[in-house]
Amino acid sequence: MSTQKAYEMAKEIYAGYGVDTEKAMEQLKNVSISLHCWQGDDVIGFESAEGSLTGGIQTTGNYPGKARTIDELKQDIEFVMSLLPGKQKLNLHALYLDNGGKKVDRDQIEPKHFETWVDFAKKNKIGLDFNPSFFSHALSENGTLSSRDKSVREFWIEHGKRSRKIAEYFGKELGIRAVTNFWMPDGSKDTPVEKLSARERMKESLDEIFALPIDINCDRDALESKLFGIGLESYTVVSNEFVYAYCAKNPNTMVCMDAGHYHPTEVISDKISTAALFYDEMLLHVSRPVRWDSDHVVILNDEIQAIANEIVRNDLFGKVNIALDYFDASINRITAWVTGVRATQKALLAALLTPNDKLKEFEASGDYTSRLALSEVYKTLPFSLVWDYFCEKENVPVAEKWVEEAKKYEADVTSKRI
Ligand code: RNT
Ligand code: ZN
Repeated sequence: MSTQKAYEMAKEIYAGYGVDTEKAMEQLKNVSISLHCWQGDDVIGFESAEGSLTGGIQTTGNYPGKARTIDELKQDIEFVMSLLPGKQKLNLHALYLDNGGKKVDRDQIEPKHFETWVDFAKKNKIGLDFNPSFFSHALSENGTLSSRDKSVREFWIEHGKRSRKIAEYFGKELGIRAVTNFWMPDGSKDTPVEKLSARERMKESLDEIFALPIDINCDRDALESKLFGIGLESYTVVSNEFVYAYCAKNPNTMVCMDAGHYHPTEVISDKISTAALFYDEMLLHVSRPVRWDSDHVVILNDEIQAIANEIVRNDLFGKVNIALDYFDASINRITAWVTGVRATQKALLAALLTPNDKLKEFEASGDYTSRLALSEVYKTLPFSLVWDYFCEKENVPVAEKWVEEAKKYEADVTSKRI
């Protein structure tokens, strides 16, 4: 049966439940997902030839074919986007600067080092997001913005300020506002005797960075909390409470919630409604923790569906910025990228196609029996037929066809990178 014919059937079935499939596809088309550049090269970047990853995060695996140059990474990202329906932004880290082969330290970065990325974004008609990089650097080994050493703090404060200027430049050049995410790995392996002063120094450093005036139509800043990192198991300076309190007092900043940054059974889906109530925007790092913050490729599991349901059922598309954050080096990196984006989009589509008004009515009237029973019935409505048709309409490969394309790209391009 053709994708179109199957869709017509699904459309009729959904109409019977009062769901408009055309409207759902239109909404999905306009949701932009921020693609993390760091999936393409295992979070190494292009600062120097011998970059290595620190900061308590880790990629595992040694699959061949990773991008070794900016041009290779650009080529891979363009290919990834050719397999994706809907809208994307590209999320860059400061580590991915184009320094023309000359060393440019983090406190020296300028918009000009990202000009070629802006050209790339213009060519592909996408927006850019940004991240200062507070890891993989000699001066990040004993804390960054919370370091006891004033000169170290100053170095990183300068990095933070310059990062905001770069993001502002992205927004100005592209006419699409950037989001700049601040994640600092500062923390400690064992329990500190005294925890307050590091948080005080962190707060003061952030205050200084955010005091720099920039145009909020071009960039908004986010702060990402974390429970622990490798070698930083007992204490992190920027904890969940730190972020929630900081952002409440500094309304120009927004909370960033990463799915892997909480206790093992704690989920970000449950935090979205609170964040929506107290802040005007938030940033999500959609990831998949497996027993720890392992940054596995996002798949269509219960938590990603719960996140999508929260966004859709509370009508939060205007408040939630969706970014991906995972890095798997054990499988084809392009396939990893596409799998995660498509899973996120599928979850959003499934949420949009659920007869949510009916479920809300059951809940309001106290009919929890129907709420549960019908939720289960709705889960198996034929959303995949709508998804396939959406891909077809967006001119990207339908169903498993994208995997064939990715394999071809591997044979022709990435497998030749030896
Ligand atoms: C680390 C954070 C952070 C990074 C990226 C590279 O635990 O999740 O967001 O993964 O910035
Ligand atoms: Zn993250």
